[in-house]
Amino acid sequence: MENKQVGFGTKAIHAGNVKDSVYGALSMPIYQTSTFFFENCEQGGKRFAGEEGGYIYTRLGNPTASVLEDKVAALEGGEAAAVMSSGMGAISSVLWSVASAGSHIIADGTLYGCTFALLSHGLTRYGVEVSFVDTSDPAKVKEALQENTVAVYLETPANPNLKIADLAAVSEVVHAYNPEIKVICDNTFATPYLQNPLALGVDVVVHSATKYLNGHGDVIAGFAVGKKEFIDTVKKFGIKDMTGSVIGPFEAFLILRGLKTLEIRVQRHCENARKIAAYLAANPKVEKVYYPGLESHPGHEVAKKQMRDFGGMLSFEVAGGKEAGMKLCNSLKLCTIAVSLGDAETLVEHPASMTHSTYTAEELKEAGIPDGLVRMSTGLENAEDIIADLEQAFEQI
Ligand code: LCS
Repeated sequence: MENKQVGFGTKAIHAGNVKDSVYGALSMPIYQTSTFFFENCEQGGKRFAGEEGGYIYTRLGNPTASVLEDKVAALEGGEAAAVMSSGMGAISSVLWSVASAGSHIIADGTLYGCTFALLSHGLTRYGVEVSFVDTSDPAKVKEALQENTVAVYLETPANPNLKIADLAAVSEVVHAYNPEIKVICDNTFATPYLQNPLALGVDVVVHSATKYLNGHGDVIAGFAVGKKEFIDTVKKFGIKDMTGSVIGPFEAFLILRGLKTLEIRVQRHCENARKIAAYLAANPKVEKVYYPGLESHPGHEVAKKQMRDFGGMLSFEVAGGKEAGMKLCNSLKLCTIAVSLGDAETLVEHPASMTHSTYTAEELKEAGIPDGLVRMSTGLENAEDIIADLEQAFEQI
């Protein structure tokens, strides 16, 4: 695609595409192959030495995955992207590429449960020091910086309480201290349609593509996006040698298909979440709603500044605590009790016992994740139907 000034929806459909000169296929074919033949041994040697382009072996690259990587790099405004077989694969491939024994990472305490586990008792087993600080306050990040700090890791909006960090402010304090430190942002909840962390000073964006990017609840995948030099390290060391987190060509194809509708899907998710958040905020049986689009949300102003809209995720506490929250979920008929998010179906879950069960009770409290919190990934159904389902479920408690 020649014109870089085109809109997001156009980019999602056209960026990175390569013309199939053999058969003229409109959609990118699935190159379902583990390996690629060489014309002769010399050619194989040159490819391994990086002296000649072309594919070798799918763990090192695959045409279907390459088109997807170029597209996601374009959507995030990054030089390059690496696609991986899960969001956790992406996060660990990135962290293994920046950290080694003796290095220090700063992370927010509010993260997806397995990311928190990786940082709190995964990397620390191998001599990496991790400090958990409140990244919604750039001064706290500044205080925690050390000579051996290699990365600052955050999610915004964060899973599951939609906590917001000011990406420009955090990047500024970190890079003023040491421009080599990588500021890493998990952009899963926002998607590149709503937020572009790289444009705000962040060095590396990671994604669970399992969620909105694919959008159809049928793929596990992840991405890292950033400067080409760093992404090359993630590919040649993080993935190739450390995690082996390689996407299958079929999964890459499904994400390419999902991305074609990312813009219109996210618009609908945002519209539905806004209506549901307003309904919940006005409901006397609800104690508190966590949605960055509400003025009552502590991160509202920052979210307004750095996001195009407020996303499709929200959480809430039901009056009566955990028991009432569970009863509500169990009474829903249209909405489904399931983890994951960003799918066409509205999903509800209980973070303390599900996605965030990797936290101790004390850690949950510190991270601002109440025991009674219910998380909702608003789907693409009609908002009135989701609200009617909530209404009948509230009548049961
Ligand atoms: N980052 C965020 C913000 C996530 O929410 C998840 C998964 C991951 C990374 C990991 O991605 P995966 O390896 O699963 O592709 N979040 C989930 C959740 O909230 N429910 O189920 C999975």
